[in-house]
Amino acid sequence: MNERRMIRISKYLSKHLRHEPERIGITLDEHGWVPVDVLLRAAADHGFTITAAELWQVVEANDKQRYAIEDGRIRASQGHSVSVDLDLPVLEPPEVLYHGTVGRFVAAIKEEGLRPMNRHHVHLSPDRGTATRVGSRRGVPVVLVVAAGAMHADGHAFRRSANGVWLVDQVPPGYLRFP
Ligand code: HQG
Repeated sequence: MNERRMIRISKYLSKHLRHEPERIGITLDEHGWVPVDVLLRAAADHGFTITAAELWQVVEANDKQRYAIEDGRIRASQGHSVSVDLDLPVLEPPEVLYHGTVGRFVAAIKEEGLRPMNRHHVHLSPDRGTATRVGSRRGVPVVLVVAAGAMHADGHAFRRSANGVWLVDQVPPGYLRFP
């Protein structure tokens, strides 16, 4: 399978496993899972045929391990806008985490802290390089340093998705360091 086809399938999965399952008539369970055969049939019925082998390849080779397959079911590991409970345990985070954003959001973030916006959580990266890539999606990246250890000590619950993204409900401005 070529790179373009992989990306096309990955974007299709993201759209329907994170944001708009109803668009192809599938229902995610409370933890975000849908049976693989149900997904493939629904996709084919809606004009986008993916083979089971292609699906496996996309899940396995995905640059960010965005999807997980378990017991014949698939889900997105993070990034949902639809309401799902990923059922991830609360963990102690590293002392610092990073958030990649862009300059035009900085004034608002200084004011209100990081908010989940259209997603369910604020996404934090374990290292600067990853945060830089996240910010670059929108323009010249600005990397904020998050005092995750202090937040944890103050009772904020951190979780980590299957693909290593740290998730938290919000980051108040007092825990952020701006460049
Ligand atoms: C910003 C991708 C104004 C925030 C990435 C970000 C990530 C505020 C944008 C994952 C704000 C939300 C998530 C505030 C936050 N005022 N702007 N108070 N608080 N923002 O896409 O973190 O490829 O929902 O800085 O790699 O950019 O989809 O979040 O710029 O892991 O797997 O509002 O998406 O992964 O944008 O990205 P997003 P994100 P995938």
